[in-house]
Amino acid sequence: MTSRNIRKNIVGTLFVAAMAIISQGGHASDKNDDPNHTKSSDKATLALDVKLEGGKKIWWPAETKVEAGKPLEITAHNSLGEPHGLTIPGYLEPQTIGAGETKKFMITPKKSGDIKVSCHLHPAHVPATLKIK
Ligand SMILES: [Cu+2]
Repeated sequence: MTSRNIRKNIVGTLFVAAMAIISQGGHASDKNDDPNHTKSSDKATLALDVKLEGGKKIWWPAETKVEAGKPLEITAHNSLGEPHGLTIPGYLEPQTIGAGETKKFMITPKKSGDIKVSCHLHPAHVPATLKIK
């Protein structure tokens, strides 16, 4: 191999390495632009489900601490075999969640205090509590 050929090989190798670095850099900036990444800290989330506890239907979890002024995304799932209601006075009009159905709602708790998350379809259905701080 002549010295000219060796130099060509080195230049070719450097070119490939440079292209690899550029393409990786492009990939990294795509990640930074991911809207889900930046939004995650702007809202709180709550996963609600209907459960049977001691023969009673309850919205679960029974108590959740939430922050006033911070949007709260509620994912309400009904894992039981009949429709259940979801009402949050002052925040959410009565909604019906069918058997096995999942619905998402956004609310923004305003002032501190306790609010009930209840089922308007069954008076005996035990509500959950949002404790706003
Ligand atoms: Cu119910």
